[in-house]
Amino acid sequence: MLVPPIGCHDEFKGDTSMSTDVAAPAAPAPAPVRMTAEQREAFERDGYIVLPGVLSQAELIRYTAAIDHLYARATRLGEIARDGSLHRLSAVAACPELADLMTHPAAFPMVWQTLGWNVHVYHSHLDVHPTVPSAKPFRFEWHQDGGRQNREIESNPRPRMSVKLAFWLSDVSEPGRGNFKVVPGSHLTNRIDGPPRRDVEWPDPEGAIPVTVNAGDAVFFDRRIWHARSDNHSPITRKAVFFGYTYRWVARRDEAPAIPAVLAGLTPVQRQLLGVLGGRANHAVDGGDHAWGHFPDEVPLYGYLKENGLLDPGFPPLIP
Ligand SMILES: O=C(O)CCC(=O)C(=O)O
Repeated sequence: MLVPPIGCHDEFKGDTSMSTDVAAPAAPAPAPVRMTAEQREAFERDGYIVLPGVLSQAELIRYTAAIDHLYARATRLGEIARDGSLHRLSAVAACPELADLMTHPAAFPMVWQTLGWNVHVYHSHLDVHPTVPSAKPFRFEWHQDGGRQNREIESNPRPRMSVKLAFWLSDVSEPGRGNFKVVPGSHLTNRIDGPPRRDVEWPDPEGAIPVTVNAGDAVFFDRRIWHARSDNHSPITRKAVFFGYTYRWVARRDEAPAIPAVLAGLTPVQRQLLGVLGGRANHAVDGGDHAWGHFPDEVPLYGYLKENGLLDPGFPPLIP
């Protein structure tokens, strides 16, 4: 896809040149990775898996530069939190250069091999966390994703509903670097022991571990796994991008990119994921019966999977 030059969207408002650039001859699309039996078993058992080395060195440099640029701009605009961190929602709207991460061929196939083709990104964020100041107030960060899904759906265990990909742009291969923390296997547990209020000091849940991964690795997790961000006590600024995927019949929280040049540079599957299949947010084809899955042939991810013989008839979410 064609994306704006390094630097996120505010910098190129109104410039449509990138949508008409003469593209270099397209390299053949890499074959999608298949979830191995071992990966599926580990994902079902532990609620997460690590995907090592998803990003090439060139991709790491490109995505890091885009995030650094956004961070520098947010700093100039006074949008950085007091502790120096940046937690920006709607990752692609905020930084269109991240669009290819959302459909990365070494990671995104995990999503459709789990949820099927009728999916979109409902929630995403890019995060920059420098070393924490020494006196940071305590906050119990442990949660399952899904917000009110955890109150309003009565089953035990809760249904999966969504999965998330976390792409790591900084090295969190040692604990203490702002690692993602999880309780392996806790996705099938509706409750964990926690404090009466989030600012009351409380130990990590039993079995909690920091996920230690290298820059360029991704973590694929079930939204139900009890997880938390941890503080970064290292000198390495922690940088990561998270995409949460769910069924198109669940509302999106994210804002879609609104700039025509950005939309024009997206692939059809990316447009599906961002809820702009109709060319703009809240278009009819992104809701109603379309989101319900009644028109599979008009859903780009379905078309792609069909064309490539990837619609496993034995897996219900892939059946039209
Ligand atoms: O930033 C992290 O390590 C955790 C992110 C998180 O809690 C989430 O994506 O729901």
